[in-house]
Amino acid sequence: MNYNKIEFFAAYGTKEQLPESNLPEICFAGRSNVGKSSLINKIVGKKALAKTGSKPGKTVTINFFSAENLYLVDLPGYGYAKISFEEKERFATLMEGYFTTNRNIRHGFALVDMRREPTDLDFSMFDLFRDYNIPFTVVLTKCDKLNKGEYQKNLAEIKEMLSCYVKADDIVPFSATKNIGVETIREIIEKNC
Ligand SMILES: Nc1nc2c(ncn2[C@@H]2O[C@H](COP(=O)(O)OP(=O)(O)O)[C@@H](O)[C@H]2O)c(=O)[nH]1
Ligand SMILES: [Mg+2]
Repeated sequence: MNYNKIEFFAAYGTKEQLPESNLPEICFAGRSNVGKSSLINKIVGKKALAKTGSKPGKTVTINFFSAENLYLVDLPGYGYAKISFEEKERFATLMEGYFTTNRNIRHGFALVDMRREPTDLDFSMFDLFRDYNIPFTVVLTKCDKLNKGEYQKNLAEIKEMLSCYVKADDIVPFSATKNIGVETIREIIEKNC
């Protein structure tokens, strides 16, 4: 996949705004601050395509990035406690809208911080992928922050916890700072578009 021509395409805040599906889409989901923007930037080899470290939860939008022959879709980060009830409702409606508007969603990446146990919200995200029959990979982010012992322990525990959702091979440790898992994710995208 050639990401040289990748660019920000549009941000959508309501399901009515979502464009018709004309290209395959690969989507990325995870709680605020999990490292989603950093991962997207790393995969495409651009430092600041997706904004990183920006205040979480301030806008709920689905961001599309267009590459040669597919869209990378940055789903809104969830789990940010301080957003209002209305924003939470909007989040749910938008996500539901994204998954129900008859799109060509080829693959999902569900990001979880490798230092923490997946939360109920993460499980709700896995449920969405499963309910809409979208094959997905779980990406364990910030794996550079664990020492060898913690890494092995957390990996084994998370694989066990998620065994009814994904095969062990579909759980990929990742680090944007140490370049771990980048090629694996690129290959998965390649295979699915
Ligand atoms: N150590 C480390 N920090 C990371 C990694 N990925 C993201 N971060 C940091 O985590 C914070 C949130 O990252 P961001 O990509 O903006 O998360 P997003 O809210 O999910 O898009 C930023 O301060 C990043 O620098 C990683 O792989 N390793
Ligand atoms: Mg982000």
